[in-house]
Amino acid sequence: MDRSFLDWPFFEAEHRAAAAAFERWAAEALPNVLGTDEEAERDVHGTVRRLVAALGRAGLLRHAAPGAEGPNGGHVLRTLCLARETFARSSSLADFAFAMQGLGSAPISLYGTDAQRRRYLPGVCAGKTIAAFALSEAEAGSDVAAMTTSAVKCAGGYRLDGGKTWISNAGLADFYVVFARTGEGARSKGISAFIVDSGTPGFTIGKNIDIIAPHPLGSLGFENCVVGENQLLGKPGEGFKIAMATLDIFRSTVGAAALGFARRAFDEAVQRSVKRQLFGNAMASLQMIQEKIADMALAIDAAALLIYRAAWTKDTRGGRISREASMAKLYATEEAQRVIDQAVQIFGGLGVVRGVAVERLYREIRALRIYEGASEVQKLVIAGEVLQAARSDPSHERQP
Ligand code: COS
Repeated sequence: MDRSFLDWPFFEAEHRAAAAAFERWAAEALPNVLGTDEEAERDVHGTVRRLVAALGRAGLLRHAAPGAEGPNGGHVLRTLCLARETFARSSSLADFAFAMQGLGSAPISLYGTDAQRRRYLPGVCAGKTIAAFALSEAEAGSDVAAMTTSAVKCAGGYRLDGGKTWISNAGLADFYVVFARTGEGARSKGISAFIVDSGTPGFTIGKNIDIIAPHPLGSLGFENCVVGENQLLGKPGEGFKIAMATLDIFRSTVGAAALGFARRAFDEAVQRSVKRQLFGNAMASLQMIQEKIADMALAIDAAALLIYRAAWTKDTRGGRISREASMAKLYATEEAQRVIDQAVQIFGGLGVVRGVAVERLYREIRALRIYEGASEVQKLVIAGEVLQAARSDPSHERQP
């Protein structure tokens, strides 16, 4: 694998050391935790539970749920991205287990009170408590401000009613950060965030949703589900901002996971093209194969540049990185899909046989172009940021 990117000026010694620790774990510990691909896919809940525990024991979840005060809720985005791309190269479920501990707990790292942080973050970091992020609804995915799950103030706290779907770790998580309409204002101005413990009366889990690359995924129901006032995250009406600030961190890491898939597919394809004989020579001697290899290498490096530019910007400048994060997620996921498709092509018939790495990657990459903001949403965010900057540029007024 090409590791030359670790010499890029985005990284310092601490990031390179973390990358080495992730690689060691993926090479030495992960195969025993995972079993075969088939076993892992047959029992995704059990596999993710084992992975979370193993990542916690190895001390690696401190990067996903730092639990420390500080800018960005203690998250170091460069390290988060390195973790996801490294784990994704070996196993999408290892990447998923790691990432969801981060996504599900980041709202607490970013906006939680001291008491909330003390109650939830140590367990997440140790791999003993599993976290989930519950934002989407059947009629509110890309247009998330259209959500209708409600939270009404009542004696003892808030009463939640409604439903969520496409929730990763549904049925497995110990707590869920749930976004619900509290009505302080219209659309995005009237949403709040709550921490809901599994087992809270009135909170139910729907059937697991079976997707082409399975992971724990399902829907949630709320009926007269009362949570204490101390379970409110941030201030009433701040929920949309909490969700977007969390996605600002995690969208670049989705790009990093896609990059890990792409790197794996690329390595598999290059090896294959060198070893496979075709028309009396190595397949790699054919110019049409060389063109594919060049396109794949370029896409991988360009995606990595966008991802680590976003991560470096967040780590060193703080604040919002919506434009950089959306560019990284959009480009890396779309290009990874193309890279993996080319790898399947280089493998020929073998590329669509179950159990072959590129076939698995072909299924695994697809969802990343949809979740945490579909590619079309990322384009809306990028265009919105560009146009807003243009409108607030005083030189804009002076133009003829
Ligand atoms: N950090 C803090 N605040 C943010 C923010 C961020 N990253 N992004 C937006 N906001 C704020 C905006 O500044 C705006 O506040 P003001 O009105 O005070 O300026 C408010 O949030 C609403 O923003 P906007 O007007 O852009 O909201 P829209 O309803 O138009 O939604 C999109 C815009 C489409 C970008 C949003 O709905 C989205 O990201 N959808 C995809 C959701 C998603 O990723 N779902 C997957 C769930 S996880 S699998």
